[in-house]
Amino acid sequence: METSAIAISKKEKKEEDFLPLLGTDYVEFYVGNAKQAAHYYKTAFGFQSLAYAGPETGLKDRASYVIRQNKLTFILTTPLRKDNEIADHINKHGDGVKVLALKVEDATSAWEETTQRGGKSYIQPTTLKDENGEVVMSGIYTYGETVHLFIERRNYSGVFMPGFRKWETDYNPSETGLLYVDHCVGNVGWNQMNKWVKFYEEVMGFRNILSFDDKDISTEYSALMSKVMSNGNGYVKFPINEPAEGKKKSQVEEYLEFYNGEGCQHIAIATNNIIDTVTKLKGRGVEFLKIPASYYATVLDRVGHIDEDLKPLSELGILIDKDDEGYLLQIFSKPVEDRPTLFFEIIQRKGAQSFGKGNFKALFEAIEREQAERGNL
Ligand code: TYF
Ligand code: FE
Repeated sequence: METSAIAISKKEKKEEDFLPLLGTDYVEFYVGNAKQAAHYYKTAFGFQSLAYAGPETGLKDRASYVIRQNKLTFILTTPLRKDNEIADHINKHGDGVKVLALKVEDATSAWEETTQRGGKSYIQPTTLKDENGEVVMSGIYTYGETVHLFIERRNYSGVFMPGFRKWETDYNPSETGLLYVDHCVGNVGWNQMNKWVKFYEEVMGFRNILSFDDKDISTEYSALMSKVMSNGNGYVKFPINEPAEGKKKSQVEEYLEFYNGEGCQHIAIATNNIIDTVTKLKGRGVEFLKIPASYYATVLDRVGHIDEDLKPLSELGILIDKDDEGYLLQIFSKPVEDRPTLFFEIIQRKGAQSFGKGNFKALFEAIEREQAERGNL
């Protein structure tokens, strides 16, 4: 009897751990001009030059710049020719997120476990080698043309990955305190949210930890529904938004129209000092949504005591929310392209593990003012 109980608990453990994730490895953007995009992320956000691949390293069809700040790694990739998968991607979507790469201990098992559960393969397990060691990579599709790569770094000691060389430059703007990816949000089509919730549950072993319906999110302002998916250890969180019928055009609909389909809507980046980080980002030209002064007249009645002075928070437009475990501070950039597609969130968690539901009204009204200015409301 004992043995079968142990056998069952082992099986359960194996079931819940079929895709152990160590966190986000990197985010890759397909862009129209990677040289300029890398310069923007270095100058405005304080990323450091890390690695490069392109014609000089033997690639004929693309150039990629790898930049890093603490545990946050971005790759900016651009096509060099027109008959090219990257060129097709930017022709359809504009600049956007192609790859959300996840760190794993076993990229072969990650691919086998997920494709066996119905995940559509993007790349079979592939071993990349150079004199600094090996990296194994595999991947599956998620919403739209976005993919998840599984990255297994076998004590790789090179600068980034086989195929990349160190990016040497004298231009190294200082950092802004960005630390790591807190969560990445996907916008999906009408009535598609539950399909993608099921995908993250069944194919990737994630759980739905929070849900927001149109009643939470729509009254006067544009409507959407959202479900937050988390992996077992909580290192990887993917909220999924779908548009909902409202009085006005949903911000999710506007995204879907300009992105020509489903894709990554925002990447939330953690900081330990949001006042300092946002002050630096603003000083370097990053634009954030504006929050009316009236928000700050009542916010402390809602959230209670906070360690920070309200004055700098209100001057910068930083939002505050709380839950049972603590509070959080967050702010949202304007879209970082001419299309109203991808934007960034900067977040400082002080205990709270939620997503700022108490700020949705103020946030969505701010987004709507921008939508209206674009003539898309
Ligand atoms: O990630 C979240 O859930 C929060 C709130 O269009 C949010 O950042 C949700 C939808 C949206 C913008 C922010
Ligand atoms: Fe967010």
